[in-house]
Amino acid sequence: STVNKRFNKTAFQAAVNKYLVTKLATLPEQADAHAWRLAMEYALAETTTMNLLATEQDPKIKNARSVNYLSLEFLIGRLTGNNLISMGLYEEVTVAMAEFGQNLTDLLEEERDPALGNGGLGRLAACFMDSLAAEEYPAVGYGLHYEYGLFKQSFNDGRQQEAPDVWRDETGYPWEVIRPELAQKVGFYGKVEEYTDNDGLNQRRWLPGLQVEGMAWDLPIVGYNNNSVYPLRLWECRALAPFSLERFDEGNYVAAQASHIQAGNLTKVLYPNDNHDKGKELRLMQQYFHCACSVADILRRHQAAGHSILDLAKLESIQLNDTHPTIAIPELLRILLDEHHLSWDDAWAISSKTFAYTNHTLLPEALETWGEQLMTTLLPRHMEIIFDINLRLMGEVAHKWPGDIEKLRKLSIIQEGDERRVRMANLCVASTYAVNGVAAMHTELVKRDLFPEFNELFPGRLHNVTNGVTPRRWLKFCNPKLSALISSKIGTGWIKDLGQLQKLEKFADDSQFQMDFMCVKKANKQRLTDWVAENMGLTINPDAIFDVQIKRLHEYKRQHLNLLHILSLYHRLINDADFKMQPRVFIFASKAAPGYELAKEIIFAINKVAEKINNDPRIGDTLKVVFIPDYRVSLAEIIIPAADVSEQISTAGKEASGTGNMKMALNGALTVGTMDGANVEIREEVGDDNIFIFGLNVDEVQALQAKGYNPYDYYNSDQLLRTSLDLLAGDEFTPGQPGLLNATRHSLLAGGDPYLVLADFADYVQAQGRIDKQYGDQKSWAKMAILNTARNGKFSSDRSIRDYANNIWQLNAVSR
Ligand code: 26W
Repeated sequence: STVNKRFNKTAFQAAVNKYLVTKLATLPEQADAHAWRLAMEYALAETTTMNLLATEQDPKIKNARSVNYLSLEFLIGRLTGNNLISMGLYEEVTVAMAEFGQNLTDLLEEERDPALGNGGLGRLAACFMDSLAAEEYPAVGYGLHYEYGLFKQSFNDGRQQEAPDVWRDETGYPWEVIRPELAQKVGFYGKVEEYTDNDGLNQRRWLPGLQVEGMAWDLPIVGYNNNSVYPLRLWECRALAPFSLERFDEGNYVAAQASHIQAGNLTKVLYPNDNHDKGKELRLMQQYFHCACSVADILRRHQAAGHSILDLAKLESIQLNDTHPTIAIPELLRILLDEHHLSWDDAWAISSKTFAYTNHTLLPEALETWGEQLMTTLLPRHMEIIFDINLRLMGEVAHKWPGDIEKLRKLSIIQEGDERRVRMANLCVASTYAVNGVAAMHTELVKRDLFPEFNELFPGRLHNVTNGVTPRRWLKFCNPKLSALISSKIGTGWIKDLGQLQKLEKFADDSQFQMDFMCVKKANKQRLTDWVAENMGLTINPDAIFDVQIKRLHEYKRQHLNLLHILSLYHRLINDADFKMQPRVFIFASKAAPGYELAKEIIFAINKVAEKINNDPRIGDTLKVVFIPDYRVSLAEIIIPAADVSEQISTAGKEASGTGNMKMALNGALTVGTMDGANVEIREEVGDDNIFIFGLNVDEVQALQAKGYNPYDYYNSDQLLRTSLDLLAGDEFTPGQPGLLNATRHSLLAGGDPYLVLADFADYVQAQGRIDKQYGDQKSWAKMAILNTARNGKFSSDRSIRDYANNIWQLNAVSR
């Protein structure tokens, strides 16, 4: 079918005018940029909402197999610019708004990011929705409608401050549409009752003690250059009004109101933890609320389309984005068993062929477990079902390894101990038809280190699907100059088929193309330079190397290794008259989980070091350190196109994949990185000559830790390391207040340096030296940068989604 791209400018302008008046109560003569932007978005949303409904109603979609992507996080970023690109209306709307005297670029800058996610996992979910719609695989994304997204970050004397993130305007968010007819009820607490049904069979049912309402909000996910618009359905928790008292013991009115208030708060705020499980009751309530609403909605759609419940696994796949939505499994089983009265075997046959699970981390502290007590109190029937699943699992294990208690202990969903706990990852592996890691090396480690026994018990269940990023947002939209240059050489096919970028390879040695490519990079660096000047009052030199580390703050990501290298440069610039280096600007942007003390200390240390270096007259332009506050998608869109060097320096074996590494390489940055996550595959694609690999590999890391790692061995024998680290001990960066930066230093010495920063320091400094030298040869740098853009086509999320569709979901595209 053809795409209806006919754009009626007059009608569009009339709609904008209408919304200015009817929705924003203002007039064209009085409206500010904010009002113009909202009116424009409401006008555009007329089309996306219509197409959302048309897609939903299309019998081809209703009868097609589809995927349901369940995630507690969707870090979608600003929608307007991206939607304009997908709708093919960017130029047209630029003109239409210009005739109102409004500059589209400025209007787009007005939009706040919906930050409904923490980092990699949430952003991946957003890229996947974009690719599902672009590839037209029938899909629904299910998430939560948090009132506050990830906190807003600012610095006070270098220390992170958190403030609530209000992403919705008082007048509403133009792109979303409320769907009251899809509202669901969700229970909590209460008890399980046994009863005899009309056929004389024993049945069980859950009588919740508290009920809340799940209200559905749909955001349109607009397919690039096609007619498909899929919903990202976000559930908002509301207290049921009038709240029913019958379920409360003694009908305690005040207690009922307390619950009423609590219930209203369920989706108030996104938990800001990344890779750390805190096991809070409210978080489990959010997870169950999300799962109950989503599973009920999937069943509603399935049945409304006239399909039998017995055919659920034939038509629906449910992908669990990490273990956060695991409770959807016992929820579906509960409905099949207690409401549809299927036998266990029939219910299990459906549920175990419907769910698939993606693992995003090997870090033990990130693997979720929930105490039996809490589970039993909050979700008594689900806890029973989990025990039933485990009983059968233990039977299978005992059958496979007779008499092997150790295997039972390791594979059990229930972790024994002072308090029994439910291991959500074990529950997932035992109850899904496919489990996948997110990069080749990560998947190998899942098989080898995390689930070796499960891999034996369920051969073929473990898959790899290497992550990817959407080329629409992360190249076409964020880097218009590079996009235009690429398209001038190879046409526009790359936007939907990123592998076509390899056609650029033949221009890698072309002097003119090298100059054009570097010219674009320079312009992007100038754009970031201007942004930094305007927003931070800092002057940086766009001719310097822009060296970028942007990601959540975590010890395993080793921002402090980067800091140590900066300290070593500072030391040498001041103390070694012979030391010369290319001017470099080190750019950080990163949020620390509010409860992660050391991460916040590392931010403080970087900020304090930056303050001193940036104002040291001996250093001048040669070395600058910029920590940009409030890292978010819209900031990444400015930083990534400006990066020369991409810092991907995690301890080998700790970063499951990384996706920022892909975004920066795609935009022509050279990676300095360890053999970790998707860095391994980026190296495979670009070739060893076009990437700077350093440090211990995963086997060396494990061997060193097995033999007993002692950071002092490195501290005592490497003078540059010792000098650099000791700079943090005095008051060099905190005049008059010695020791203020000790926490970071301490963690690397007496603290045992759990992520082997000191072990990798020397090799890292060497790799950085090679970068410095290489940048001196601009022609060969240009060639390397071009080859990075040309050879990163594999890392399109379109390819990831096709891998899921072909190898896990068994989905066919449906074009409309
Ligand atoms: C329960 C607390 C919690 C919260 C978030 C635990 C774990 C998480 C996420 C799984 C953390 C995360 O975002 N992981 C990242 O996922 C990306 C997408 O697959 C990968 O590229 C990153 O390497 C991985 O760290």
